[in-house]
Amino acid sequence: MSVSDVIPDRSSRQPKPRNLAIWARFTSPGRCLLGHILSVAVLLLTVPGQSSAGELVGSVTAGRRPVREAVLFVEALRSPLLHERAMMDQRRRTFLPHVMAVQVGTRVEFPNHDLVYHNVFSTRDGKPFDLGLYPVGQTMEVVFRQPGLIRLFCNIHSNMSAFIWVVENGYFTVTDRAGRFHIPGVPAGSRTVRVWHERLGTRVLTVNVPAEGSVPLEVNLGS
Ligand SMILES: [Cu+2]
Repeated sequence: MSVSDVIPDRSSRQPKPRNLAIWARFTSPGRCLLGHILSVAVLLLTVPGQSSAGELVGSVTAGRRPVREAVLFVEALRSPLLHERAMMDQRRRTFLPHVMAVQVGTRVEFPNHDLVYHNVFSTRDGKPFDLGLYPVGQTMEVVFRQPGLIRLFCNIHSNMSAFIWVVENGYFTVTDRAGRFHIPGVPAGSRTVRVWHERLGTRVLTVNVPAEGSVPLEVNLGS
């Protein structure tokens, strides 16, 4: 019997892991090999895993000023793709939003909702691309398959710029106008959190994420 044999049994009976341990003890045939294997399997099922998760809540400041458009994400974790699509808009000769974070595999749409042609391109870091000149009302798309920082520009308007952080999991966010952020569902354990701002640079923090509840995080990028 392997762990994979046990899992369907668990789902059909739907006990909590703790109940499963008791159930296994009753059904485990003494000290025979099967009993040992079953015990190990039960142990594996009861080890805290992805189901134990906490949230990161807090704010980013520089001195006493709130920092908007800072990106926070958890490193070295993978999770299923949450949102298949995201949008980087172009209006009034500006990219909206100015800073965005997406998960690897996300299809990012670049609609032109302006009154003029734009030519979106990226040359440095991440994925270089050039969407060419395209008119009002048209949408171009890029799927980002490598993690990293994408810097966006427009060939026509040199003052247009934006940033897209492509991250490996769904545990990311961008701070709001008050510098606040909230990342729910982060698997419990010691996690590395990267905080980035286009002018204030990067901080890398180690955070102990609890199995439930939230961990307060105040990040100062000013010093
Ligand atoms: Cu442009």
